[in-house]
Amino acid sequence: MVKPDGVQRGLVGEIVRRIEARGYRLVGMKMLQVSTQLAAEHYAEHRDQPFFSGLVEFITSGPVVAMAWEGPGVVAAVRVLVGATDPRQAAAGTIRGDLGAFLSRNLVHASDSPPAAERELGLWFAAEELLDYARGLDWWSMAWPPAGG
Ligand code: 3AN
Repeated sequence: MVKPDGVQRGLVGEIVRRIEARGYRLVGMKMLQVSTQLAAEHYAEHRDQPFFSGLVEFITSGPVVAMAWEGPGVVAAVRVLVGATDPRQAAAGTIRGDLGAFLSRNLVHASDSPPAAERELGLWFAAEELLDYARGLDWWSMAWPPAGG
């Protein structure tokens, strides 16, 4: 998800480009104004953290772009592309390391495990908003390594 700072800074295209160029397949995408309820559900694991209310306030402060990406190893690979939570610690070459500002303005959210991705896709998308299709490109960008890779 491109968070409100990414939308405000005009970085939606750049963020999509990096994941798309890596070869993964975009299967769902929408811009939305997040409700307080959705924000609280999304960040439920941080409910007891002192920064929870700030997180909810920030994610609801303006439009976000939610995306679903598909392909072998996509969850872990997108985390690598995104970089460390704190942009000041994130490696150069990552989205946060190259473009992020500081901890609570780190441009993107990316699911941190396949079960988290399942949960979050259920929160953010209706089943019919996730598309099942193939691209000719997939043979080159996603066919290898084989299953489990
Ligand atoms: P990530 O987004 O890298 O998965 P999480 O899930 O640990 O990081 O944290 C969710 C969000 O909470 C982060 N994107 C960041 O904006 C914010 N956050 C995490 N830790 C802190 C903290 N110590 N202080 C303020 N905000 C934080």
